[in-house]
Amino acid sequence: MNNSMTDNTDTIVALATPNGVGAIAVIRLSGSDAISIANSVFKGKDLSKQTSHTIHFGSITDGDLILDEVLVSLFVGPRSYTRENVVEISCHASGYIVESIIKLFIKKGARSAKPGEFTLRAFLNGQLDLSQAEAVADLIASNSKASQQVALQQLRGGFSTQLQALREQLVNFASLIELELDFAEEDVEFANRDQLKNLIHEITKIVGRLINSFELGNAIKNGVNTVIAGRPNAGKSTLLNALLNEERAIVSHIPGTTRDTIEEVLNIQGINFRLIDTAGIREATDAIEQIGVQRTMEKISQSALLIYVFDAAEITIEELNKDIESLQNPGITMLVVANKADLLNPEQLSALPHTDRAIIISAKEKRHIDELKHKIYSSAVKDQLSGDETLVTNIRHLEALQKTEEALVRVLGGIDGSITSDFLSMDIKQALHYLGEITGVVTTDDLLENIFSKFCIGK
Ligand SMILES: Nc1nc2c(ncn2[C@@H]2O[C@H](COP(=O)(O)OP(=O)(O)OP(=O)(O)O)[C@@H](O)[C@H]2O)c(=O)[nH]1
Ligand SMILES: [Mg+2]
Repeated sequence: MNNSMTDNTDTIVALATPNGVGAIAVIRLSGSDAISIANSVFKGKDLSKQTSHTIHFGSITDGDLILDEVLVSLFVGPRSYTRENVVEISCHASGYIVESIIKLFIKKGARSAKPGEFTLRAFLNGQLDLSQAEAVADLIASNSKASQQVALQQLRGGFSTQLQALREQLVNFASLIELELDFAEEDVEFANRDQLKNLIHEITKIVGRLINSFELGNAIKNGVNTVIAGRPNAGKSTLLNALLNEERAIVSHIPGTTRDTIEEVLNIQGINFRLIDTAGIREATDAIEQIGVQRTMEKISQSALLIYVFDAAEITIEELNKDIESLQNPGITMLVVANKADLLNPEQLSALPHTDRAIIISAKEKRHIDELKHKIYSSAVKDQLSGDETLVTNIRHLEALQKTEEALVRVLGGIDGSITSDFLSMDIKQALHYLGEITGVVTTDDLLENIFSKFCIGK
């Protein structure tokens, strides 16, 4: 089928660098004819006679017309990104030159690459597995040290190796159980049920850990929605400014100063926290303030982390408890922050309600802001970021892991309930199927289309 995602017999071409003016643009060709197509328009050495991993200076010509002076990099398959013949032309980055060269290659038999098609070919030719291919996209999109590290780890195959090993062990059991089916009359057990149970327990534990790592993986990749909320005048905007170390939000002694939400990104040790300063929560005195309070509640419900700020000099214990109780939400981590500590003496400070749980700061005088930052960071990271820990950052992987887990639970239930080998075999196959979906051992055209269409052209 000609337009199938997995049709990879022809030679494709695309600009691999961003569109627009720059010093250099790189045009990439991949496919069995890549070298001969490039050679047919190249004035310089005969490219078909050169060895792999060499660079050649010359010009690209369309008939008598010189389009540009270029450098040509040669990668002879399988020693290339796609494992096909790859030619990369470094030309001057003018839109006109790039377009003319690409048009010329198409005239000579190449076709425009679809989004992600180079990486798709790398996957289809066994250079990368699916989760590694997805890591390429994540790596390109990474905008912080932590997200780059996680994507790089996935690209290097940390995730895949772990899953692959588990999968192989399960495949062994599946085949032993299949064997039992062949000998159904004789009532034999080739697959030791206790060993199988141990293996399933072990896999479930690892799969469970990977599932749990998603919260952090997602935080690293996409940032953490962090809402600063509390009563009017508690010092929320002052705190936002102190955390950012700039005068971002308007601060005043008038309660109800902040009416709309203000968002700014704060990077703490490589993780982006999207800080959202909100309108103080109270019975609104006018319509605009009421909308502001509604928006605050909305933002809280969408957040992963809530920094609840109170004025330590003003609030009563009843008010404090009421606030904390009404803002508590099982899905949201809450940090309780006692502000305006500079207005209290040491006795008053130690008599503060919630002293054991609250972080005591002075936003105005920037006291204990670093301690708060540390708490913000560790509330997101918990104890998971230990270096080469594998983190799941991809929702597709998460879903496949969850389905794997469900199938594994069925397998365990099956062993305990002594169900017949054929049902056991079915559940194991399901688990294998979902594990395989992550690395791409199991794929469909739809799945590939879905993943690679999100890439840019030229990747
Ligand atoms: N002494 C002292 N005053 C503070 C501190 N933090 C904030 N303030 C003062 O408290 C008042 C209110 O501060 P804001 O930051 O505007 O408070 P807010 O919670 O954003 O208030 P709304 O936007 O009205 O809900 C201002 O006069 C600040 O200068 C602090 O740590 N110590
Ligand atoms: Mg404010």
